[in-house]
Amino acid sequence: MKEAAVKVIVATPVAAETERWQGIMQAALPEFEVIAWRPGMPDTQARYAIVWSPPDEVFRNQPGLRAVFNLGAGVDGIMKLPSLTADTPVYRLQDAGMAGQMAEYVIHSIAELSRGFEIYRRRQKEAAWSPLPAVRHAEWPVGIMGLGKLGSHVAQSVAAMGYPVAGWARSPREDQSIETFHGDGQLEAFLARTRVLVNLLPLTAETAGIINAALIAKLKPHAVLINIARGGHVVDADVLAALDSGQLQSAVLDVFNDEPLPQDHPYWRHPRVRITPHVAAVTLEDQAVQQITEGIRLLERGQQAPGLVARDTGY
Ligand code: NDP
Ligand code: OXD
Repeated sequence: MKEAAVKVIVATPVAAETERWQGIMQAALPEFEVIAWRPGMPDTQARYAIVWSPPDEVFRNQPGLRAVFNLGAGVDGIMKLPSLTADTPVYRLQDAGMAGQMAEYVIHSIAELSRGFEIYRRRQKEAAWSPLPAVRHAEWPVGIMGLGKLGSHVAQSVAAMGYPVAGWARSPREDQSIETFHGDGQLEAFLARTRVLVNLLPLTAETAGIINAALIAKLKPHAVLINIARGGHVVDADVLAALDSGQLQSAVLDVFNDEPLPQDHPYWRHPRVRITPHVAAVTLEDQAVQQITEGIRLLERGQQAPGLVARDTGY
């Protein structure tokens, strides 16, 4: 008798997205049975789940899962779910085309603010030929919080443009090309040399709310915040107060505590806040499919898959 195909369940908060990913994954995993999850679905006996921000119910009703694959880099939307058992391995995307997009976003933001490109756009409307003084990279030291798959690539790319770059991570590292700091003990020194603060930390119990009044006060004056990790890293009231006091010159924000950002949120209308709708780096479908299908096939062969999330640190 022919063995039944191993089942894989796909779950996202949006039914149409779930259906779309089910089709993509079924085409890429023809030897498996790929199921689109829907609310109220009983146990499907799925061995693997492929998810993005799934409801807790997925894990509550699918007790036989041997591994969970995340359709993104950040796993905060999964790790917080009470029904995810402690022994279920979670795998995340690593880079998957996102590191290059992040570097582009950060370099664009720094150049726009430091070179005054917005001012030139305003002056164009008045047909005003009016050059600004030359900009020295040394006046714009960049500090990157998080030196993982994304942060380390951003650090190298910004350093290649000639900006002084430092990075801050949890553990020490040998990196000759940028200055590095680690742990709580070196955070203050990292902040004191930083004018452009780029956040690329994972959202964990340790990093939630890290960008607050006390942290912002330790940055160089007229600092710029570029938050491209998670809204939960930021205390919004503190960022708004720092913008109003001038401690922060500008904030470039891609991620928010509430997404979509509510229409009446003060960020929308603040003259020194630049907003993008969680698009600093978008998962590239082909690379996501390749990483996840390879991971599932490795596990099926009894091998290790890359991108395993450490349960003790949550990233
Ligand atoms: P990684 O897990 O590869 O890297 C995380 C980095 O953060 C590591 O360098 C780690 O230190 C450091 N870190 C973690 N906790 C702490 C801490 N408590 N103190 C100091 N440093 C810490 O993550 P990625 O680079 O792949 O992704 C980073 C985040 O980017 C994701 O978690 C996600 O939230 C966000 N993201 C946002 C997107 C967007 O479009 N806006 C798209 C994709 C991701 P160490 O190296 O010592 O372990
Ligand atoms: C991710 C994201 O974590 O898109 O991949 O935010």
